Formats: sequence, C-alpha cells, structure tokens
Amino acid sequence: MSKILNEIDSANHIVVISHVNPDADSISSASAMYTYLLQKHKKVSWYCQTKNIPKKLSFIPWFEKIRDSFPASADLAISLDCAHIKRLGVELECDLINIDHHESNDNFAKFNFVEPKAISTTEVLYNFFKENSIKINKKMATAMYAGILDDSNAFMDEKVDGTTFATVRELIECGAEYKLCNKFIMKTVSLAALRLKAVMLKSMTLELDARVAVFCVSDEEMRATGADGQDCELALEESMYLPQVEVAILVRQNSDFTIKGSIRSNAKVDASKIASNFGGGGHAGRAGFDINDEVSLENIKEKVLNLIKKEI
Ligand SMILES: [Mn+2]
Repeated sequence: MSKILNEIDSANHIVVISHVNPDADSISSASAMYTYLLQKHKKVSWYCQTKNIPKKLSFIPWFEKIRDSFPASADLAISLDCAHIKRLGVELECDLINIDHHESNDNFAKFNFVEPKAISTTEVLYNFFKENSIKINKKMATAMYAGILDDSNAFMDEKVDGTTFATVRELIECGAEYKLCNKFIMKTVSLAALRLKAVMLKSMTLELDARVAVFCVSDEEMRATGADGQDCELALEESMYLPQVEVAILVRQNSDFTIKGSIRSNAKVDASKIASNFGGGGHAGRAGFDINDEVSLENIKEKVLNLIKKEI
C-alpha cells in the first residue's frame, strides 16, 4: 500500500477512471479518490468512456468534471471498480493503480489494491484512507456512502454486517449527505422508466408453479414509453420480492429485432449457467445474454423456461 502512496506522491498528472457504463459505485469511488487527490494539490482529471452517464448520479461530488477524452499528459491512472482491463475503455500508456472489489479481478495493473470481500469499491477506498490515516472530508464521505448504498442494494446484500453499519456511521460523522444519496440513488426515477415498469408489471406472467416471473418486452413497448434497456430492471428486480418467485427472466427486443435476455435468481438456480446456453454470462444471481438473430420473443422465452425447468 505504501507503494501506491509513493506512486501518487511522485506523479504529476493523475487520471481517475470510472468503468464503461458506470454504476453508482464506480462514479462514487472515482469521486472520493478525485477529492482526495485535489486535497493533496495534485493535477487530476476524471475519465469515463461512456458519454451518457445516468443523470441520477449527478449529485455525486465533482460529477461535472467527468470527461470522455483521456488527457495525453497523464503519467498515472487509477481505475476504480473495474473488474477487467477492458472496462477501462482506454488503452493506457502510463502506469496504472487498480482499486476494486470484484472477485473476478485478475490484478491487471502495475499496482493492485483489490478486496473481494468488500461490498463496494468505496469500502475498499474507505479502508485505504483509514489505514493511511487520511482525513475523510464531507465530499469523500458522501461519495463513499453512495457506493456502499448502491452496491449493497440498500443494505440488503448478503455481505452486509455490523462492520458495514459501523463504516456508514463513521461516514455520516464525517458529514456524508446520506439523505441526499438515499433520495437520488434509491428513489429517483425517470417518467419513461416508471411508464415501462407499469407496462411490464401488467404483462408479467408467472410460470412453473409461480416460481418464475416472466417478462417479454417488444421494441414497440420500449419506444412507446421512451425507456431504455436499463429501465427494464425496475420491474425485473421487483418481481423477485414475490415470496414464491425464485427466478425472474426478461426477454427484450432491440430496435433491430435482435434480443437481449436478463436473468435474476436467488440461490437455487445459477443464472450464469442458464445465460451461458445463449453465449452470455454473469453471476449466479444475475446474468444476461444477447441473441443477434431475428427470433421471436416467445421462442426465446420458451427455451429459457425449459432450461430453468431442469434446474428448479
Ligand atoms: Mn462495485
């Protein structure tokens, strides 16, 4: 860890990197690191390859500083929450520090600080700051709380324990604007997403003795609501709260009539195993796949259900 601090101390221009299609943790951890580097009077930039970052993350400190071009003068980069080198969205010529919490992280950088047991990358950063006696200010605390809140699914994740709450308490004592985070991350929703949720819940069916919730969404429905792919997650996640539901599946038509599949599962069925039958992947609890042919939603739905039937 002292190597990481030395590296930061001797660098002239540092770039923090949030991964492609960033989530709250990736933006929050980059924000906390960005704030820390500013405190140290470092020249610092913030890079993310994705152009349209969800507006609901705009409350995170320094969000307006994010750029989609990588500065040529950088001599050190720090990637946050990037499980794989491809998630950086840029080919680097400078040295790299990799700070993350994904189990699949293969330590791709020159310097790696990866804690797979941590709930979020912001928790990894919190440990980093504490162990190095670095003062946590209000902006850093707010960002770190936001990452823990989102990656722990509002403290509902299996990994949440007393330590999580002790960390949160300390972040609040450091000035974390937790009410703001709760509102933006847990409650803020676009009108399009809300409309789509209504459409999806209305047409949801329950299969295999109501153990599987099924959603089929046509391109027409997507266009009618103005929603995007990520907005489908609202109804999908919510169906998992039905006590008898063990698996939820979504098959969605893209505008070019190809298909995107998403699977959520509790412990019994391995979602990534189902997705792998279609060339996809992910985690046991959440996985996805893409089908690049023109096939009917019904056809894919039946295939997925048949596979689940064998596992359930
Ligand atoms: Mn994360």
